[in-house]
Amino acid sequence: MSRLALIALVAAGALGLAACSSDDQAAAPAETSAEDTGAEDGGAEDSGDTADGESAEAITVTASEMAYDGIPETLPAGTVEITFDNAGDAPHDLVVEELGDEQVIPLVDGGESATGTVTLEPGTYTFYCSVGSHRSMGMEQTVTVE
Ligand SMILES: [Cu+2]
Repeated sequence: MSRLALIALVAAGALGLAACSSDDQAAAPAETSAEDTGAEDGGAEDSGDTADGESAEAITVTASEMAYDGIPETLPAGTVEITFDNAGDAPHDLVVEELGDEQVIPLVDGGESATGTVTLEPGTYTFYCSVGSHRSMGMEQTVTVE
């Protein structure tokens, strides 16, 4: 929407320079929409909000003994908001090996929940639980970020 408005604004400017008063019918509607955009003065802000909204991905991960549920095999590049529910009895966490073993979700006791965010560039990542030997017991998943 705002990109369209920006194009209209540029087009109106070009028409104004090129055609001046000779093309009133074409210029009039373009000027109207350009003025509307200018009055709000929020074209750039709208673009920013839209970009943030599109890049934010939200997932809910459920942990139990000894598995994760809800970690997608593929994720879009960008920031991922993670809601982590520990449905098990033991404490679990969520660590991303390729980010220097970053603990995206800190230790969460059984029955508790936590939230965290992680920003991922395209690549292949291993999500795992760093508690005891949980990883080798099944709390590990490969995620492809595109
Ligand atoms: Cu665990």
